[in-house]
Amino acid sequence: MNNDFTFSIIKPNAVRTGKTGPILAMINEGGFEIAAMRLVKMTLSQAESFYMVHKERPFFEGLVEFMTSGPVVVLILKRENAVEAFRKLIGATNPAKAEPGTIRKTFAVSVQMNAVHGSDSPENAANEANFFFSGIERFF
Ligand code: IDP
Ligand code: MG
Repeated sequence: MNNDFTFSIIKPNAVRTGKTGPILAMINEGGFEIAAMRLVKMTLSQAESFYMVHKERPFFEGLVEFMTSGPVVVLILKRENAVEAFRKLIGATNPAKAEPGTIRKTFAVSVQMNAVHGSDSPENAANEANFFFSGIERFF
């Protein structure tokens, strides 16, 4: 996958409170096309595996518990310079530090429950997309 694509998750707090539609609207308004989309509920071992890079961090256990607390929407998004542009659209990890108008500033309720995930590099975007989607589910 090149930098025309990124991978995102609408996190359980946002799905649970009916923010899926408003977040998808912001994603589209940000110039992203939806290239793949599915609603899934991760098992503990799937969430641990997805967040493996953070396994030594103090927030790891709470994070996997939160990410398995309900369904999430997983997405592959298409846009020029997708990874960087999407990180800008979602804002800082800590919503208190996120710019006004970003998805996290608008919908996050805490650092942990920060509404959306966005890949941090094209390599990770490809790996994360492959974790959730098979070839036949991709419209690009
Ligand atoms: P990112 O999502 O902005 O890339 P990461 O550092 O990769 O941020 O952290 C992954 C996720 O772990 C965050 O989106 C957030 O949900 C959670 N997280 C990160 N730092 C903390 C923390 O200090 N306390 C609680 N949860 C955290
Ligand atoms: Mg990250």
